[in-house]
Amino acid sequence: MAKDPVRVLVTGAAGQIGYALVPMIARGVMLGPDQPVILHMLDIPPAAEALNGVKMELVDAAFPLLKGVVATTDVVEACTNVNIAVMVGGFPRKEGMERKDVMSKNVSIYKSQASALEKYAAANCKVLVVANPANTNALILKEFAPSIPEKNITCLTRLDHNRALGQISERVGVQVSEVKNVIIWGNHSSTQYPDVSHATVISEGAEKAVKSLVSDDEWLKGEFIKIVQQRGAAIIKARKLSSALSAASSACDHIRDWVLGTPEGTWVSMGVYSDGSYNVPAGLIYSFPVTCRNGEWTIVQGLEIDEFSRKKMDATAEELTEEKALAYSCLS
Ligand code: NAX
Repeated sequence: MAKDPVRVLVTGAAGQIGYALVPMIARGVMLGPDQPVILHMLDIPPAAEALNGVKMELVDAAFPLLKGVVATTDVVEACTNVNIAVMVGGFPRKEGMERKDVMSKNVSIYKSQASALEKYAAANCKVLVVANPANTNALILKEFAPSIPEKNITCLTRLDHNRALGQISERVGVQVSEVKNVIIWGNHSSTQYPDVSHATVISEGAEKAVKSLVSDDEWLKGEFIKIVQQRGAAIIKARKLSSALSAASSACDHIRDWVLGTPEGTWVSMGVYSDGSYNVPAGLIYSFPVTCRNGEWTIVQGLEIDEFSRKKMDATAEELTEEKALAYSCLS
């Protein structure tokens, strides 16, 4: 029997990530090849015409799984009955703007969109925040949508996770699908800590530690971390535009694994509400290694943390604590 369609909201849908993301969702990349979807696309009035153009292209692409498209600048219409919300819309930092001004714009966007989701989204709606500052936008959304369970509000660090897998696969000379269990700890920013202490590669049928295969601690603790942290800037330099296809693809990975589950023995990185695991301050949205089953994520417990990792994990937590304080100061 055909499944009922799932309603997926994409905010900022007229932007460049939106343009890459909506066809992936309509093709089943996010929720599977047998899951019909209805797309809800939200953008702001200046982008209304462009948004309508995206809707026209979705119609023209004749996606068999796409059972409807709502393209709107009305946040209530956009949020009504959605099961999944991918929050890509936000206010970008423009030249000469202070950090606090950008934060203040995003706090007010996420506060009002949180209220709309709280009132109008389907029960148990799952939320993924992509727009920067992603962790703190997600935290604000959580604060202003108190009836949405905190476990349902997450932010995207899967792109960073996938970037780390890609770098290891290139360095070791194996397929990316043979690398697993890297970790992104902390903030989706340049203080994030890409950690390969527990990562492995399938090589000649056996699982081997990335550390021993790479056998260059200096590279793993230095250049590797920097490359992953700075990858977004490198893409901007090369493309004159920020990452879009990889961000869209990673957003699909994030939701797919959350809804359909992570493969046995594999974890992924998600920005989730900290419960104090690994001595990360509770009350931050912090990226952890998680496994997913039955639509719920669980932080992987018991991983050994050495002194080097501890320092990096604390530094990114500190940045998030500062961001949180800045965001709250914008509310008063
Ligand atoms: P674009 O500027 O191309 O698109 C953003 C879209 O959001 C625009 O169409 C804009 O009109 C819309 N928008 C602005 N305010 C809105 C509001 N209040 N409600 C609904 N829509 C609104 O940016 P794009 O390259 O698509 O990037 C989108 C966001 O993703 C940015 O904040 C960016 O920094 C962030 N990123 C996050 C990543 C992550 O891994 N977490 C990686 C990629 C990306 O940099």
